[in-house]
Amino acid sequence: MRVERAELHVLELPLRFRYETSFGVQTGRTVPLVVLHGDGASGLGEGVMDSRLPLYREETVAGALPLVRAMLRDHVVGVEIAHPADLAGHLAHLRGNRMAKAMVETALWDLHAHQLGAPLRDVLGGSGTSVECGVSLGIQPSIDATLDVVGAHAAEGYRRIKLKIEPGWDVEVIAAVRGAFPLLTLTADANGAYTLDDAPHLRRLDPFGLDYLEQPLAWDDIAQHAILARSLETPLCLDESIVDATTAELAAQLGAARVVNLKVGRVGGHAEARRIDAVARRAGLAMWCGGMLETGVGRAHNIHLSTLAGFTKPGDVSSASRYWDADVVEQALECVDGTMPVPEGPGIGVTLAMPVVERFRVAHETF
Ligand code: OSB
Ligand code: MG
Repeated sequence: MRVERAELHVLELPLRFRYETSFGVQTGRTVPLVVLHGDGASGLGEGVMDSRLPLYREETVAGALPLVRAMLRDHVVGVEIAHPADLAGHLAHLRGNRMAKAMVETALWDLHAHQLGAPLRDVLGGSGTSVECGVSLGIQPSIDATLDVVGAHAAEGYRRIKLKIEPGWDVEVIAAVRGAFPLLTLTADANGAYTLDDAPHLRRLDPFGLDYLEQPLAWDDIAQHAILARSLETPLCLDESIVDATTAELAAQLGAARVVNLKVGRVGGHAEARRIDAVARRAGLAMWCGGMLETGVGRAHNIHLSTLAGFTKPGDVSSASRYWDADVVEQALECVDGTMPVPEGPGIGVTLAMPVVERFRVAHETF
């Protein structure tokens, strides 16, 4: 396949909610979108790097854009690429920067699927017409507010509710939610806010039957998670520290995680995501698809990816209308009874809503 032309849009999108985690508060996102054109078709990709400061992992939009431009110019536009799974190899000499690479790589998969006239699900090797949805709820101003927001999302049918925690906002809030919702599938995500010294404190979460505790220790650590896992009953899930199939394999072998949160941006694209899917199935890791507050572009990629066999738990793939007054795609991506329909039609099955793109766009470049 050959990309004839590429476009880069950068949008400033206000979120419908204030999203607080242990690493900070988000009220909007700076969203880079790439559009690849070739053979009368086009493909879409979204960048999920941090909008301003590197608070989740180390990539930011400002850091990514020069690299994205270089990748498009030197390795994508006008270059013959046999298959989207080959792009990562062409970019392997550029170290790290997986979110920047994923933005371009996922667009190439969408373009490829469009050229085949098939849903991305089928091209990736997935199956099914819907995926199971959970929801990730930020730190709330009070326990009462938390009970309200949990109740509202449970009533909507979400199959798992994840609460953000941090030191000072953990055992009490989890105890209150578990007390009010004894049967809810409940998880907690600390985004790396604890240290091994907190192990005795984190053990106090064990009685509440969390399905898993996500990334309690540092974003770049695996070994200490293996040590922590030995002293907790609650299974550990790794998010930030799984960056490829090798780290997933290592986490399984060390016993650092029984569950993996897979985000296609964090691991550099769909090709690596499929390798991790294979590792998870072979190593008996449970897995689910994480979210990065995506627009409809990234959300549609997540939905198609979630149809692979290794995705055994509900993902952070909730309704787009929770996040945006007006999404940047024309199709509504909404959960029904806790499941998200897979957008049918070629590729990821969504098209840009150009009036919305133009309204929120702060930059537009063509390559
Ligand atoms: O840790 O999973 C995370 C959002 C931004 C950065 C990190 C995380 C998250 C979420 C939100 O949990 C998931 C979503 O609703 O998209
Ligand atoms: Mg997480």
